[in-house]
Amino acid sequence: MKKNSEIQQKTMRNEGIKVTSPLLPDLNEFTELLKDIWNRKWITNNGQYHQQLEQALAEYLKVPFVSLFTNGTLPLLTALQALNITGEIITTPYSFVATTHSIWWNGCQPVFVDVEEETCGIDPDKIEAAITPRTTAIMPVHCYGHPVKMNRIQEIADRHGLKVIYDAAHAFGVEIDGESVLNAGNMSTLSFHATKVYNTLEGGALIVHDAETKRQIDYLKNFGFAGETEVVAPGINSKVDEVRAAYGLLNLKQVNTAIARRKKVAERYREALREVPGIRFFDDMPNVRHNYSYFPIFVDAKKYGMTRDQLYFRMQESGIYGRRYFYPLISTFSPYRNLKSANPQNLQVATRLADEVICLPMHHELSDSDVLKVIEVISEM
Ligand code: T4K
Repeated sequence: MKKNSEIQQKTMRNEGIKVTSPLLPDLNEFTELLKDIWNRKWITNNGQYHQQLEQALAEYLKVPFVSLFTNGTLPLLTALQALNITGEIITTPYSFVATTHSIWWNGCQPVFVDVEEETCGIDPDKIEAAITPRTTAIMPVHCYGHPVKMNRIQEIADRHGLKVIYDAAHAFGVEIDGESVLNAGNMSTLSFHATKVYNTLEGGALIVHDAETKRQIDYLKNFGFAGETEVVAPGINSKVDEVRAAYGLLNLKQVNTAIARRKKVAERYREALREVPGIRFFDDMPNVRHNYSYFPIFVDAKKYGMTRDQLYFRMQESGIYGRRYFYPLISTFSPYRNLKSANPQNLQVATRLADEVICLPMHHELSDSDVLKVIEVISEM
């Protein structure tokens, strides 16, 4: 087994086949925008490019209002603040740690509910059993960009008077029947990290449904300032600068081409891996516009003849650096493992998925020969 640091060094040198690679704007075009920023000397605090990007993203994503953030974690924290969430929040452990951390940082208690195999998202059938008089909200995750069962979740939330905040970090541009999944619930968050389908270097956004909420959110991400001398809430600093906003505007022009290439990679993987015993993966869901942000496979060791980890490290030996997103489960980490809901008996599907998953390389720069190499290593048993 190679040490993690060795692999990080290799991927930083662009050696081997990486799990992902950032979408980068054309450097000449970016330089022109940088010159403009240098000339105008307005570099942050709701600048011109910042305003343009919020508008352009709202149009692209088909949502009413976008508030830009400096990463995908702070919009989660801010959404909970804006909605005055207290007490217990129902979520899943099959996600990146930021989901649960945002609950903890707001002084709330995460309550883990199992996921369903079909989407890797929260299992609506198991939510009600986890609701107590202290429950105030549900935080589902559209894991890998697969939409969770939003109608079922909303019915439960309405019945119990709960807010719903979607961690939609992976769901950039995902639509069902032409409607953005980001319009569901009270708010949704996005991550524009380098490893995502669409990036602004670091970055993120909060999607809200009305102008008044957008105004409140914009105060909160600017220390709570509602004018030169008035502070209306204990806000935070999550303002996006002009350099990242300009970069984001350029990346938006090419994101559809990147998604189209990802789709081709997904189709090639599916075609080749469908016949490999013990390897499962997701097909496209009916009426969904996917973004192909990740390509998880799940290894059934008995049928495949090798454990997930054996395959994972064999891939590394061949220079293929997939990732085990999301292993280990968040509920196994020390800050959370003593919670009652963290008991693995309560999280049987999530535990199995975390033990079986490998996210294969998936990005716009993968060549046909890269994809073939990945397929060959998984297929040669
Ligand atoms: N909610 C969910 C569901 C999330 O998945 C995330 C983040 C968040 C919330 C929070 O959003 P942010 O606050 O992060 O915006 C990565 C990302 O750091 C993280 O954003 C992401 N989820 C998580 C799933 O994955 P690592 O630790 O796996 O990243 P790293 O540095 O190992 O990079 C993975 C691979 O990507 C590298 O092996 C090669 C490639 N890469 C990476 C970087 C940073 C590049 O080619 N270039 C780069 O600049 O966490």
